[in-house]
Amino acid sequence: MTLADHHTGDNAGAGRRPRPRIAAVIPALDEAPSIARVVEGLSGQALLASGEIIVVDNGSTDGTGEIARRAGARVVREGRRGYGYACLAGVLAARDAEVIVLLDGDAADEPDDLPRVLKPLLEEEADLVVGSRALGSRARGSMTWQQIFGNHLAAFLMRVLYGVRVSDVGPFRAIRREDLLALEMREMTYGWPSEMIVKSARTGYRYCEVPVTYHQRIGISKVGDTLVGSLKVGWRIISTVLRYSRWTPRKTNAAGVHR
Ligand SMILES: Nc1nc2c(ncn2[C@@H]2O[C@H](COP(=O)(O)OP(=O)(O)OP(=O)(O)O)[C@@H](O)[C@H]2O)c(=O)[nH]1
Ligand SMILES: [Mg+2]
Repeated sequence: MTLADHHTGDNAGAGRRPRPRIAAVIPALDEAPSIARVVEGLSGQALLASGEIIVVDNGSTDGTGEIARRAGARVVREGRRGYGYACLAGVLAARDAEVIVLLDGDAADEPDDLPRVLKPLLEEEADLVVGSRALGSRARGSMTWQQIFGNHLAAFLMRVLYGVRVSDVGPFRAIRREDLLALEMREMTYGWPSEMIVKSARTGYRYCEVPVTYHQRIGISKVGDTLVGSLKVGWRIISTVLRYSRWTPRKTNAAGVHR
């Protein structure tokens, strides 16, 4: 059963459309201090009552996977290290889901923002929804100045090169699984979030931002606070934005077939 709740009258979308099955996908590398909080915060969300929470353990050595499983998540393992690899493994594992929600395992994203992130998608007003910390709020110290600068630059280039109104390249997002797979994602590390936005723009997906709250992460940063580490990540993001400016979707199914 892939469509649920249509006899409970519990529809989130406009009209009487049945609610699609939703999977929350959480990439996690050594997030033992925070992962249970994230899973538990999502478990209480009505929109996920008939969906699932998938934590992708990206080779953690601190027991993240076991903690996530005990908190109620389905745990998928991905041996290849990288944010994009972890996200993709979760998306592929979510075979029964029509809609994917991505968020991080470090408790920086607010699970209570889930309905807000899903709303434009469920109401069929957008094809990709990204939670914007610029439109919402960001806890002091939750991002380094390098992260803030890199993010602004990436958003600026997206506006200029792709004509998409991006204020923030945030991790909390929602997209139909079929639409995401049609993007044929290639960036398997930090380029993944940017690739998703720019390829969506090139495909003609409707883009929407919603305000979200961003907390100080729990646990130790994987990116690191070093300038060299941040520059590497920043360059990966910026080069991704530049790389796909002439990309075209291989199949024409993505933007048109189911609408
Ligand atoms: N950095 C990194 N994160 C990964 C990887 N695999 C999974 N993740 C998870 O991806 C999410 C995002 O990584 P973060 O380290 O929070 O990246 P960030 O939010 O840009 O930076 P900080 O929160 O400031 O460290 C977290 O849930 C990580 O645990 C990986 O190979 N590298
Ligand atoms: Mg983080």
